[in-house]
Amino acid sequence: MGKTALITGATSGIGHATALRLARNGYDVILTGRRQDRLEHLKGVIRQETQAEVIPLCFDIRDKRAVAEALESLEPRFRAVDVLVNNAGLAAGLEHIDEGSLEDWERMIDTNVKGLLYVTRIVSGWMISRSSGHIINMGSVAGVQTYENGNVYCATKHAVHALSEGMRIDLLRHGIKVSEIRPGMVETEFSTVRFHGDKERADQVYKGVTPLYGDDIASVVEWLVSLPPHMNVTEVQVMPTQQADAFYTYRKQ
Ligand code: NDP
Ligand code: 8X3
Repeated sequence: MGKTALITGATSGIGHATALRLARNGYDVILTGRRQDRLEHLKGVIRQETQAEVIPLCFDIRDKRAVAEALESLEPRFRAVDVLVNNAGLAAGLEHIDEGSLEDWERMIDTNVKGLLYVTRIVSGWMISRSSGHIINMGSVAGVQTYENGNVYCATKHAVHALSEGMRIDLLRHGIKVSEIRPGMVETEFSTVRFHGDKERADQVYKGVTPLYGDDIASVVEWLVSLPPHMNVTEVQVMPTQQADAFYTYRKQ
């Protein structure tokens, strides 16, 4: 029987590239996100190129009822999820703690932490019933370092880091792998979303740097899921060559 991967946030960036990579590797893929047109378009691309079954599920991950309804609508054979990529997430705003917007903070906490938990609560149960599975959480270098103005985004990614450790411990006896990927700068829609649609400001983030691209991180997911059953890479930090960590970036003039 073929394998199945569920990728949250597959409409853009890292999740989109991961869905393509896994489908090309023979996985049936369940794709989630809020933009139905993007989900349908990606389904078309995958169906044209591969034999993979593609199930688009359109919902807002912040809405626990919508998450449950969407996941429970899956036919039993698609609940046999082998790989869950908890990728949906965002940064909103970049301000000092006394100036940040409460709305931005709630969006980040509700998406990056609570949304990830809503999906994991259901899918980990399915994995436990089969004593098998691999959960890959998209953390960030911001999950282990905190930079000026990053406050709440960094806090959510620190939470993803702690949850990855906690999940790995709790799921140990069920034979379920948990890995955390911590990327540095990846050029996706991330910065445009962070700056509320200001593309010019977003482009400045990558000025003088060759950043990572979504497919670079997808290649790491591909590698993680290719490892033999007895081997788990618990954490991978992946940076552009020009970025040492959250603080040091070498920009060419
Ligand atoms: P993108 O903005 O390109 O993609 C984000 C994805 O998350 C989209 O598919 C979006 O789908 C989905 N998403 C966001 N909010 C919601 C929501 N409320 N409900 C459902 N889906 C949602 O960014 P990236 O690909 O860069 O980001 C993916 C992950 O990687 C995030 O967790 C991010 O924190 C992390 N990351 C990114 C880095 C970077 O530099 N780009 C570096 C380190 C980590 P839709 O809008 O259709 O709902
Ligand atoms: C995204 C990377 O450095 O903007 O998680 O926080 S950073």
